[in-house]
Amino acid sequence: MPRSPSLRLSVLPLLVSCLVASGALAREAGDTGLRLLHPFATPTPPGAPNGAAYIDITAGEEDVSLVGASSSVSEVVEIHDMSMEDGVMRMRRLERLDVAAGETLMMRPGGGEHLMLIGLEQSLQVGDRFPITLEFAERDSVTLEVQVREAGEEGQAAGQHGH
Ligand SMILES: [Cu+2]
Repeated sequence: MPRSPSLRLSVLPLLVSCLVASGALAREAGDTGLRLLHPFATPTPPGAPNGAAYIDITAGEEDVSLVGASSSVSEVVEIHDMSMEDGVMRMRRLERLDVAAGETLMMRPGGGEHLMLIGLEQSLQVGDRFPITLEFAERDSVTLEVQVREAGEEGQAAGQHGH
């Protein structure tokens, strides 16, 4: 009896939600080899209106484009790029973030791309966890669990694969 492709597709969303529930940091999302690795956010002081989250996106066999994001912790989540212009750090909103097949985009605090959490419902404290949903142009959205960590801690954790 041939394997039914429709059966496999119907099982995938369940697998993804199980992984989110278990708090796994790495997960396979779909069957193109897309990998969304160690999502984290940095803590915010009380009353801060905005925060930032980071994730590593590895495109598999196909290009992938992040076109939006949302989370329960903030009113809006925007895709941002931060760079130095005339000696001043500036952020700008990106409509989409393209990752070419086989490439990895690593988001890190201190510059470059990040997910801006605008209009925080509460401050983000080390150890907090919250869901974030990433929307892609080519595929279904993926919801991940983000953990709040100190930026310095994260640098070390990033070097330890599989933890
Ligand atoms: Cu930003």
